[in-house]
Amino acid sequence: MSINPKIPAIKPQNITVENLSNQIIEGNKVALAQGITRIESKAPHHIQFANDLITKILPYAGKAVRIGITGVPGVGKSTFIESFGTYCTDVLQKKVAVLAIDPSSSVSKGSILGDKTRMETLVKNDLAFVRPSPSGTTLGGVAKNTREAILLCEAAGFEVIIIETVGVGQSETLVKGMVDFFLLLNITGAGDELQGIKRGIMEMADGIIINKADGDNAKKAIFAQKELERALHYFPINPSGWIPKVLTYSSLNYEKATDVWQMITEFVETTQANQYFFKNRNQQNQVWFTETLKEGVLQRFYADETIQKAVEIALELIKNNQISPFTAAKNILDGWVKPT
Ligand SMILES: Nc1nc2c(ncn2[C@@H]2O[C@H](COP(=O)(O)OP(=O)(O)OP(=O)(O)O)[C@@H](O)[C@H]2O)c(=O)[nH]1
Ligand SMILES: [Mg+2]
Repeated sequence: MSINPKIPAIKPQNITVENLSNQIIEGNKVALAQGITRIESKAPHHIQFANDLITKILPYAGKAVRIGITGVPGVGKSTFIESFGTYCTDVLQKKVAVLAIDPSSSVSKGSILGDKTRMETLVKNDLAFVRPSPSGTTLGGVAKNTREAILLCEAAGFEVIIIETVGVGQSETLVKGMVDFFLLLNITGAGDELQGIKRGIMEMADGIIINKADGDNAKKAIFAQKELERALHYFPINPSGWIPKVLTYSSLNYEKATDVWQMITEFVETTQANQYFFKNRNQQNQVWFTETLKEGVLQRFYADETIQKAVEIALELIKNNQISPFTAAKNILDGWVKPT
């Protein structure tokens, strides 16, 4: 593991795929940020640049453990990342990159800037890299940016990649589809600990943390941990062959971070031994390809002016009950000449 060399940034006008990828591979954080900015850019010449950059760095990517963090707003995700991330850098001497995925940013251009203040230590840490959530025009676009950012971070030598889900919506499924280990943060409630956690999300989790296990909550957290462990017995066996673990945590210190790291290490060892780890990444790539293709087809289809005109006419005819919606759709599809 090497400390990032503090080489001055390449001036934007002098950036080439060659010099930027070289600096990223050397672990330069400024170059890494510049690379991520390029993949987030919608300028047509940047799209080609981004594709070439990814192709160039791909052989250097893939070596990190990718961890997704989810949980309701306010459960303590950012604070946990600050605490656990600092443990990884300070105690384990590992390079940690933090990315965020925010489905609402496709609409509101939101970011984790607020979260950045909760990661004050990590932001200043030489071994860490914190990147606010990208925005995009579509959810798929936001996800694409994050996936490519993961690859760039790995090429830059980051060994632990943490992705925080920000906001609510479909982010859990998206993040699950880009990580190795999916961690659900939860807090104790009064009584029924399963209340409020969507079963589907629990089924996706490889680990559950009962967070804010401090002060008055410490005892309740242990109770909740036992209850969740019991509940998990009734869940279907995970295809990874891994039985999800339940831990308690407090971000007031990183006392329990060792347990979290041990859980993740055990998961990686188990799933690499039974090949699930590699199969999962492979399957994620296949899904990713299919999704990208689907989105591309839609984009090209609707970008076609003839189609736009035909859709307009069809909508008008439907409004006046002059054609059935199904016939109208079929007519347009039948008349659609595939773009070359
Ligand atoms: N007592 C205690 N408070 C905590 C702990 N972790 C977080 N908090 C507090 O909980 C509040 C929310 O924490 P965040 O880390 O911002 O939660 P989040 O899940 O990232 O929230 P969103 O990003 O808005 O979804 C803050 O006021 C934290 O100080 C903890 O371990 N113990
Ligand atoms: Mg947060």
